[in-house]
Amino acid sequence: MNAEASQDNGKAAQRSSLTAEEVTFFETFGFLVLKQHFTPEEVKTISTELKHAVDLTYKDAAFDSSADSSERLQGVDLTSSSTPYIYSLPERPHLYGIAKQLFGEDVIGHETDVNLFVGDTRWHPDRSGRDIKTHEFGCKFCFYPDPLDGETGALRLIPGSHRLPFFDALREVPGISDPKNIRNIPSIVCDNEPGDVVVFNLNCWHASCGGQPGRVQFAIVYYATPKTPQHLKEMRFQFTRNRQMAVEIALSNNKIPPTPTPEEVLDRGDSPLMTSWLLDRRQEFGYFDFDNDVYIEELQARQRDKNG
Ligand SMILES: O=C(O)CCC(=O)C(=O)O
Repeated sequence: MNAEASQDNGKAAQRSSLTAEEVTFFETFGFLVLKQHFTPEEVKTISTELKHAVDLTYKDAAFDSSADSSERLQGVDLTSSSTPYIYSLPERPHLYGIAKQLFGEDVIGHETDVNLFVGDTRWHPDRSGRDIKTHEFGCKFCFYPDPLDGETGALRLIPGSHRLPFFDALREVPGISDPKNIRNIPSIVCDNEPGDVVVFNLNCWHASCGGQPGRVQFAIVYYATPKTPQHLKEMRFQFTRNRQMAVEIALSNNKIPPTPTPEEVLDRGDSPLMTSWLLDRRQEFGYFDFDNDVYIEELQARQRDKNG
């Protein structure tokens, strides 16, 4: 059987929707573990592409396994030629179908990220800003290609932390962001076998501990289309923050910060759906209006103030 045919066999076994019980679980607790959601064939394809992408990304400048935590994210470059299957995943029914079921037909795919983690990840939600009122903001599908448990970097989540007022109350827990306290916060550990997928509400607080340097995570984020002025405000803030974080991550890795442009998105030759997500929808939320230089000056001024 050739690779394409076996991959198609894999796809036939996959489901693209959740049961009513699973939807209720997700809405109540803020996450769901989809055991063996990716077929063995698909895991093989994804793992091969991941390895290839990691080798390409780190062929000139080696991955820094001595970084003191995962917070200095070390990403892996994905392209339609080096990682074609991974690249196509956000549009595939077994992820997109579920995202639509959870966040509406007009849910917005927000690209795929692969990162090599080092050390522990402190407790945090994947939302930026203090004035957060929207808990139906979006979700992240996470896949880890290696077996993991609570002591080797499996994802931990705090059930119900996606909803206010619990979401906000967690910020006030003394020491919550101290890496020493990861194990002390009540949570569920999602032990992982290759093929499992964890989908969590972006508001849901999560962490991990004990991972080996170079632990691979790949994640696909979908955002709900804003339906209220408050949600729109939070969305615009999130897109600004995404651009700011891209600058911060690049600078911390001694790289030139990326300056995404609409032309670049068009050049990638994606499908109409992907183009609408990465271009039209992003334009609505001010993604391309961000000025890296202004932000870099702001960061430098902050640093000068800090140094006195
Ligand atoms: O796997 C981990 O260490 C945590 C991942 C994480 O923080 C995230 O996906 O946002």
